Amino acid sequence: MGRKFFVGGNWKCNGTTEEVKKIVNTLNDGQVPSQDVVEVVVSPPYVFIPLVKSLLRPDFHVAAQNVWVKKGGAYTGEISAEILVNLEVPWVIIGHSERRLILGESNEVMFFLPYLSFWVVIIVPEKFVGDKVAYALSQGLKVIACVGETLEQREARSTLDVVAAQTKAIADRISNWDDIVLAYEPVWAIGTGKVATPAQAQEVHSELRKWLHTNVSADVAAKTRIIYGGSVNGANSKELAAQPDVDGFLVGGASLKPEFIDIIKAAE
Ligand code: G2H
Repeated sequence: MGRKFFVGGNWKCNGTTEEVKKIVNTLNDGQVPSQDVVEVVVSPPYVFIPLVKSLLRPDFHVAAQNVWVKKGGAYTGEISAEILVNLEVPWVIIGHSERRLILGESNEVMFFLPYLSFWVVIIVPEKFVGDKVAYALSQGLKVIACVGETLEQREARSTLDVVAAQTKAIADRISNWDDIVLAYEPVWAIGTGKVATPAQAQEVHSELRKWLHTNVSADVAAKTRIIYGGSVNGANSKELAAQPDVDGFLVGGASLKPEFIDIIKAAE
């Protein structure tokens, strides 16, 4: 099939200058498969990106953890795609569940408020994950787009409906999938130590690929990398990587530790 293995390290809101230098040193010393076999991207907090870029080995790349939804301007506290491009940041993570659940990003954010005898719909467009993906791609960024269900949704047997709706919100707004990696991250497995079993991950990845085949194209389904995230570590990565539709990982906690090198080696 020729989908190159992809390993992303999502450092989230962690690190001091000294810790960042230590992590980068560990990465730089790591013996890993060549770039022909695995693509490695690390995602520090915004403020550490220039430092990481200046120190990081040239075969690894950086990603931002979020981006503004449209052209930059008077949006205090936000970072635009234009700024990331200017800083030569090639990748961005969009729609991570921590941003969806804690910061209110969604497929579409709509509030229904009663007003007189009507319901008023209030839309918050800057938090549309699909719009963020489309704008980032239009500016030349590559995107790690995250989808995944909560425990309640899994228990209600709506996992596939949820991830399909999240993927559709992106698919409806883009036409070129060359620069997208789709990350399936079940919320119940994130930072909990409760990793999805290889069979659970494979089932959802396979269904997502079928969804792409039916709703986008056979070519996009065959080429798009679908990576797994949620409590991946050095010990469980090999078995997960052996699943036919698991094309890599988005790693949180373990990406701050030396075992990230072992996770990259799961590509072999
Ligand atoms: C999921 C993952 C990285 P962790 O958020 O995106 O984090 O590996 O800590 O579960």
